[in-house]
Amino acid sequence: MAAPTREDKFSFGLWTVGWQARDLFGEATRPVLAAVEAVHRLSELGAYGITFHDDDLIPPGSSPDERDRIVREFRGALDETGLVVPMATTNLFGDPVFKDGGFTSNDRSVRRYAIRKVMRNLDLAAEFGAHTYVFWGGREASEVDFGKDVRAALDRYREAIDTLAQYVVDHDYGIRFALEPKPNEPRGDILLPTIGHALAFIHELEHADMVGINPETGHEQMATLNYTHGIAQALWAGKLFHIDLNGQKGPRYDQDLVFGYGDLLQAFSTVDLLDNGSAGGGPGYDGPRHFDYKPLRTESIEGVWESALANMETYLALREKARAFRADPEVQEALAAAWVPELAQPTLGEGETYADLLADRSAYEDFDIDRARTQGYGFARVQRLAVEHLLGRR
Ligand code: 3MF
Ligand code: MG
Ligand code: MG
Ligand code: MG
Repeated sequence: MAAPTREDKFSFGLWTVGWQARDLFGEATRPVLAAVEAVHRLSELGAYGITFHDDDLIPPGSSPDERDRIVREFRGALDETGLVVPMATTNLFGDPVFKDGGFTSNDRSVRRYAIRKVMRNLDLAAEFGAHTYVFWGGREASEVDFGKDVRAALDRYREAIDTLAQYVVDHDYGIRFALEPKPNEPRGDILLPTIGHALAFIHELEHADMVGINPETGHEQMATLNYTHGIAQALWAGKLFHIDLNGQKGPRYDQDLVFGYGDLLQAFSTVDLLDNGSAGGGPGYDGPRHFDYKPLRTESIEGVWESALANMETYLALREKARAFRADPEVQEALAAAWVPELAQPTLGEGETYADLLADRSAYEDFDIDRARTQGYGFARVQRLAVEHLLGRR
């Protein structure tokens, strides 16, 4: 199998390979990974991009001089390797100041501070040429229903995104926003917990055109939802601005496993959708294939690079299989027999009105309803062939 190349557009968060594996119950098991080192190693492995939260790159409390030095060295590593920064984001969850949220904290002064923190990092994102800016609102939430006026919180959320969008427009940064939904962790009940909630929220924004979503595999699966369906709806709405690929074993805590190390069959349909588009010929996704995963806590730095490579290799293997699946004449025949392409045909004929439909006796009065009731759809064969391809039996 071919090794990852720049054209594959694989990117990683600095916080993924740089995760020191501190968890709820235990201390760090790995030392700090320098950003410059991450850039070089990811580049050697074949990635094309690296992304960061403000605080991943510049430790909070750094002096202006330290900040300049870090930025300069990071820039140097990017220039040396050719790695790009396709996306950046803000940490609005780690500092205790955000324990009740950033944009939606009940404390107005916290909300003002949160917006300022984002503006500051938007300047840096633009400086590094990022085109996407992600918002994961992990603390925009509550545990106590009576402690948070959800409608007011959504007003404030909208106000923050509108204000920041205006900031980007006025500075001509050419950046688009991507909201990242997630349910149930780290807070009890988080706002915008799923792709559907986020898409509905975007409709209410002043600059809705420049706001899309950044759905993460495991986050949808934590809500017991189908990730492939979710990103399909985002594509349909023209809102799949970015993606966080990883693995998750069902509705547990956020596991952030390597891509495919969970529901592998769903990972297969995800890659098929991203790379091949819909069966009806709709476009796929041509943005970064961004991995938001956590190298296992048991691993030393060797295991970190092993798992970084595994994300890309799994993606490439699934892409190869998805292509073979689509090219297989038996699969094409099975898809046609299951009328998959027929769904792309409008239900009403061209120029046909509901009056014409009413006049069409074959649609109702003479409809052979027993045939439709008793026919099989052939999905079992499609699924069998998909699994055969996935298992490498074809
Ligand atoms: C949390 C996440 C976040 C977001 C990040 C923005 C720390 O579960 O997935 O990662 O992805 O804040 O991209
Ligand atoms: Mg996750
Ligand atoms: Mg995560
Ligand atoms: Mg994520």
